[in-house]
Amino acid sequence: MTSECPAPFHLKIQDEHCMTHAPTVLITGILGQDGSYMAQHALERGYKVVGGSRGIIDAERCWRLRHLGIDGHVSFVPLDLGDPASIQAALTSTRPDLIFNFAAQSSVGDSFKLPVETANVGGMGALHIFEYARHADHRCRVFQASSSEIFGDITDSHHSEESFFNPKTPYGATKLFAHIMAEAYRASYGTHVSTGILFNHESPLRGPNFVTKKVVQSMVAVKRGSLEGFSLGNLDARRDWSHARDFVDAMWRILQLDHPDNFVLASGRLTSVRDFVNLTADALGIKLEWVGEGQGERGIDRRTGRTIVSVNPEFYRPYDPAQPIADTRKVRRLLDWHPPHSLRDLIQDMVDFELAHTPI
Ligand code: NDP
Ligand code: GDR
Repeated sequence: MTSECPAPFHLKIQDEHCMTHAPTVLITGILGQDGSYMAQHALERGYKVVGGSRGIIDAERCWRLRHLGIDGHVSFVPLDLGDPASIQAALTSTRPDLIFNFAAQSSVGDSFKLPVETANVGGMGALHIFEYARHADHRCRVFQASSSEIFGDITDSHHSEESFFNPKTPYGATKLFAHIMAEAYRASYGTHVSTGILFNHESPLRGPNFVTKKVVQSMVAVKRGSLEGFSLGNLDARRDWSHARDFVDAMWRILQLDHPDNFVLASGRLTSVRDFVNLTADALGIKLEWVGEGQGERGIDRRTGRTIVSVNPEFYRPYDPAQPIADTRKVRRLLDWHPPHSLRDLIQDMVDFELAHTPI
């Protein structure tokens, strides 16, 4: 770990006190997937990392930071993004140079059950952060985690930063509110707020309520013999899945830019949930065959004839829009971003982690 000031960004924004203390990055949602990887990324670049988190910070909740070997290297500030007073207190006490705003009720499925919390935390919480950056008496850059869910009902075949936004889920509508507010603060006050319109990104540190982690965890348990099978919802849903580590690298680069902007981050390729299951089975040496249709569709182990995957309509969503194909030309051109991980790399990384951490 180094505490020196790596050029060029630090020298530009911190020149007057660069020699005496490291610049500070505040990460909201630090205990989540992206927050943990970003903490590691920032520490490796000599930043002091402060994590905003609600509730008691205990060892169990720090499992991602511990896995990355950085749990002793970050400090915490109480921060509930649903509580304006807590946001104000956290920001004024931290005086961050950079803010990565990752905190959110981030499950699209749960946003149908928790629309008010989703909007309050992801929408109003983000707005309070932009307000702080607007009025701060020091230079402060903000990265806002927008989402491909803001595209919603799609009209074009490829979607870029300039496309029409038409979200239909409470989560998507919330993220669009924050996204448009970020643009408004840039245009009206010159606030340094950038957004990443993030398509799905996964990793071994993904939460278990998301489909990729659920599939990998379940398939590993099936392989180990501790689980007979499991069920999923919409197998035809297609997503653009990337590795979260590649996204964190791009998000960091976005905040290095002198001019704040919006960037679509994605791989540009869509894969169905069914094919994600197939690729996971391949990685584990399981020969899977699909039989039946609709709610009766099943994934069968060709060797034993046992059903491994079935469909449970309980996991269907009231509304599950098709994800568009991402147009990533802007981020590749302006940030020279060429994410190294393929989908197979991602799945292998997730499988290896589960094999190492699932009891035999
Ligand atoms: P996670 O769900 O892993 O992490 C979100 C974090 O937000 C959790 O640590 C959670 O903490 C915290 N949080 C929730 N509510 C509050 C609150 N009221 N106050 C403070 N913290 C809170 O999400 P990811 O890391 O995957 O995603 C990061 C961001 O990027 C999110 O905003 C997400 O919506 C967005 N995004 C993610 C994509 C992806 O594919 N991963 C794609 C597009 C956008 P707690 O443990 O307390 O619940
Ligand atoms: P998503 O991710 O909704 O795209 O949101 P999720 O993994 O929850 O769902 C992806 C697709 O898989 C289908 N699906 C299932 N999903 C879950 N969770 N569980 C299942 O059993 C299941 N079966 C099928 C879903 O219907 C869906 O179509 C993620 C989050 O990280 C958001 O925060 C982010 O904004 C978007 O990605 C881009």
